Amino acid sequence: MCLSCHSYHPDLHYHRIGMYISTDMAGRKIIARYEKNTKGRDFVCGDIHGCYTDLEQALKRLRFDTARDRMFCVGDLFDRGPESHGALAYLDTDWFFPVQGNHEDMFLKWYIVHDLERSYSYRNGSGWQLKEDKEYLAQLARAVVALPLIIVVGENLIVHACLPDVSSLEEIEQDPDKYIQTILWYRGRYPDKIGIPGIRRVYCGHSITSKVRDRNGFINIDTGAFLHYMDEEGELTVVELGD
Ligand SMILES: [Mn+2]
Repeated sequence: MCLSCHSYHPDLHYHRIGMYISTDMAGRKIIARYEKNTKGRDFVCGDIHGCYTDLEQALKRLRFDTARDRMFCVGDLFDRGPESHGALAYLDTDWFFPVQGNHEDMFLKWYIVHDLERSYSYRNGSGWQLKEDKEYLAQLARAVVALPLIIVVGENLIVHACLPDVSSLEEIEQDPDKYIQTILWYRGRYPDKIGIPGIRRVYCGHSITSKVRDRNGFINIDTGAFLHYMDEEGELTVVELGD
């Protein structure tokens, strides 16, 4: 057992450094970079939160071609909605590319330190994982821990809550603990400009908005996919990535 985080998994750890929380594992990617898709289209969708029927409907509507098109996602793949257990099937595909959200972070913390009561509250819409078998949870944890915090596709950047106010991505790669709180949990106004040369748009989720909003290139696409299951207004937003 790890004396620092009490992990029972030799290759999975969850360490708190200063006020920041990070998972730490061999080979974890902070930033994943993709070339523009020359064969098909690239989309990005908002927080899915266990609404995989909604994602399937969007794919149909778009005539999404899994052989050529790609779907990126701002994270929060499970909790709150009705089909949280469906996430792993999508993580197994070669066309779905999410970043980690704060719900992935909470899941990892729960899974790694076996601390459901304190670290993974039912207020956050969890509970589904208690019905899953150990093997499923192990596979899911391994898939989730391998997700990057940031994806860059051409001049587009995808992050869960907000891009920290930095002037290069290397600043984040060199000290992710300093920025992980902003990346996963930030709420509030977006910065006045994108400070990284070559990045024109930042797609974010995490804070629900009634419609897609673009503020100085920070585009919030979390329109509350799970809300219609609670008789409130909301839907899963999917947009095509800008050139
Ligand atoms: Mn979130």
